[in-house]
Amino acid sequence: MLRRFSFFFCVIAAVSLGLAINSVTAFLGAAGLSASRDVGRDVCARPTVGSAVAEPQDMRSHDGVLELDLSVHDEKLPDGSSRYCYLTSDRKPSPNLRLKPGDLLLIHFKNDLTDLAAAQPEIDRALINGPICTAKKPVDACASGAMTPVSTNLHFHGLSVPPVCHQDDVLHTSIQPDDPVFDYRVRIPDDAAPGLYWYHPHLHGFSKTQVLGGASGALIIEGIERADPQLAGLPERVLVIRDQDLVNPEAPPAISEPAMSKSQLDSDGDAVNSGTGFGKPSKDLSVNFVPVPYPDYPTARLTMKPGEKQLWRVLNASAITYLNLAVLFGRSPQQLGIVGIDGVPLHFDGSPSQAVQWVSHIGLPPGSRVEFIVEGPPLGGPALLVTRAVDTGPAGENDPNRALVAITADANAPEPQTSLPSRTEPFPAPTRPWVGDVAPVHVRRLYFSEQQENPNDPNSPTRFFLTMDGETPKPFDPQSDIPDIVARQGDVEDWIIENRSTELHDFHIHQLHFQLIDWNGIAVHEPFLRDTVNVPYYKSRMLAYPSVRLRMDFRDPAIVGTFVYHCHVLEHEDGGMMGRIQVVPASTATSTTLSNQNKKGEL
Ligand SMILES: [Cu+2]
Repeated sequence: MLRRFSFFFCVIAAVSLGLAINSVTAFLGAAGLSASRDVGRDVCARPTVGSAVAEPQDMRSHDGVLELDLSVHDEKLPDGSSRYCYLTSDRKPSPNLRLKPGDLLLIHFKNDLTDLAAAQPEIDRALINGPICTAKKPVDACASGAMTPVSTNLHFHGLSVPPVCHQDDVLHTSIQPDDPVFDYRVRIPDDAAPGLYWYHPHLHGFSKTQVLGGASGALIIEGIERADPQLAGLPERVLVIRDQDLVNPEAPPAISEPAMSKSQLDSDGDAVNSGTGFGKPSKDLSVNFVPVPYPDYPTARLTMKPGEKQLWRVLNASAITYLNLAVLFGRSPQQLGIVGIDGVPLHFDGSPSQAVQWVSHIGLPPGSRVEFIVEGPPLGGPALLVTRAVDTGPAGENDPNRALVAITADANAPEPQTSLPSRTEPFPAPTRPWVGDVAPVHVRRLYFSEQQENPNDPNSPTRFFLTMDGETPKPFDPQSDIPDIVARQGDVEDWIIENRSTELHDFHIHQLHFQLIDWNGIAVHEPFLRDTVNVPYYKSRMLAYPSVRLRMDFRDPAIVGTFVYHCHVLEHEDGGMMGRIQVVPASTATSTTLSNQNKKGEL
């Protein structure tokens, strides 16, 4: 603890000293230090309101390797909000990383965060008193675990890659601004499902700030055209929907809320404070960084050829905002052909479902992805991509109806930068039986819960927990190395996740996907896989806590080690709604201590 505090002090001191030196050297006409070179620049520049939606830059693997420099930056705006951005070596923001199964992703990653707010008060002190920390003992970024506003790391959301340093470890890896370039070397599995994944920081306590500020990007495993012959040759678009602090927080809603109807009252007759579709949202949204701010929601723009079919890959990279997407021609919702969810084609594991599922709207919790076929509007007809209201519960955030993108039909519309190949051979046969056909060896029960710090003060801060049934709720402890769950590689388990709070939560686990078996006690046996799922909120007078039952697949031999599961509403995750799982090798006997520890959580 003491070591970490000292380290934090030195980092802040080093950054502030960098700022101070930069001021002096800039005055003298010399170059600044690395950690401060972005000061005063619009380093995370964004498109203006109403802009056309530009595609993120594609970066593709060649000869089995995608190698790139990537740096993360931050910027403080005059209104006090912060932006974060990933930049390539030629200053392109949040590139699409495109790879094939079996490829190597090699990222030379540099932390260029400056934490301007925290550093500012130190500048004068450093100038007056000289160096605060003249020598810093180097700390191994793989073992640092440091949690400061200028620390960061990368998580490859959805990829089944080992939870180890330089690949996809978020428990110990913490990279500081004065660290040398840190290499991520991620081998995409040969059997990786083709689809949309993403990368974002996952530093406990600071994930929300950095993701809300814009630190996120798409990662695409190529080959989705093999899911269905009708995908061959389709133009494709990557749409990253992010949330951000409200640009106009004081503005009254442009559309006034109609009188509450009976359906907007809960079973106790209390007004539901979210899900009505109206009112001020908790956060603004942006589409590929084009902001669509409250209260008027001036739309971003895109053009399509009339009636043209495209594959849209949509990522909800929001920190806290749930989406419910629809495409409207006039007022009519259009059919959207879902091909894949959370990076996995709907029939990738050989299940007998239809390859494309046609729906009129798509719910996307934070962190989830969907890939769907959409048809361009006819000439002259107004069309919109919208998100409809999501009822996140009385304790949840308000996610109202809002327009996002105006879609215009234009016979001369430029093609998106990428089209799917024409190759349409089907996927190879799965190497393992479908997870839904394997009997689980354990059934564990976990639950989301919340508590006011001061139970007598409803305005006191909320504490967030994700707990094994039978255990006492406590927030995730980043200092601990004790797993909450020990599972064995080679096994399949069922996890029942309950929600004992009055707001929606969004369960996510690293390193693997799961099948949704039951939804609120109703068998659904979805014939596809997810890595995020909503767990409905509790309402008073319910006879049981709402829950989902998930079939968890620990059969991948590469997934051994310790990693995390958590709520992907990042405010909740940062607040402690996270647990630690250790997957031990199949040949290792689970220790008695750990077996006993977990028995309480098993049914
Ligand atoms: Cu949550």
